[in-house]
Amino acid sequence: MENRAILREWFDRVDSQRTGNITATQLKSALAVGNLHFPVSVVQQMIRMYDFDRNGTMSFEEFVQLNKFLLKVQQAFSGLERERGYLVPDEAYEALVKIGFSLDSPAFYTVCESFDQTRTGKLRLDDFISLCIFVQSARNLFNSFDTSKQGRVTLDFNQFVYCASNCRI
Ligand SMILES: [Ca+2]
Repeated sequence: MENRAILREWFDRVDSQRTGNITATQLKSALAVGNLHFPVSVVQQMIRMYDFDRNGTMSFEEFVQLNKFLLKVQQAFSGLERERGYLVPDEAYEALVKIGFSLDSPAFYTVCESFDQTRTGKLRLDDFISLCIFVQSARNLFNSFDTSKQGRVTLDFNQFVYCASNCRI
């Protein structure tokens, strides 16, 4: 879905009431039509990541940005899944690096395990997207605290709780 006109058509179909915005519930069912199944919490997180006007829903322009991210994730996934429909953890690691996230082993395996919905060591596209949404949200949040860009932050307990609850999926 690179084409803006196609995106517009898709958006308008989802926004059946023509409000100019789509809600988490609408986005969730629209993605499910494309055989991508996400818990509503993940869809809410997708919206939060690109909800530039902070109204809790997704405008067309916000959706275009989300779609760019999803496309990048999907391409990294497709490049490694070898038509099996899933990635094993090592491949997911490689795909994450392609997207621009390189985590160390403990962080990666912990995050990988928590998004392996079927507990089989196989991440399907929707699992992998959820994982990427989480890592991107964590990155955004981290950057908002790492104002001097040192790659390191100090948090007090309240800030830690704030971060943990913002990233929870
Ligand atoms: Ca919005």
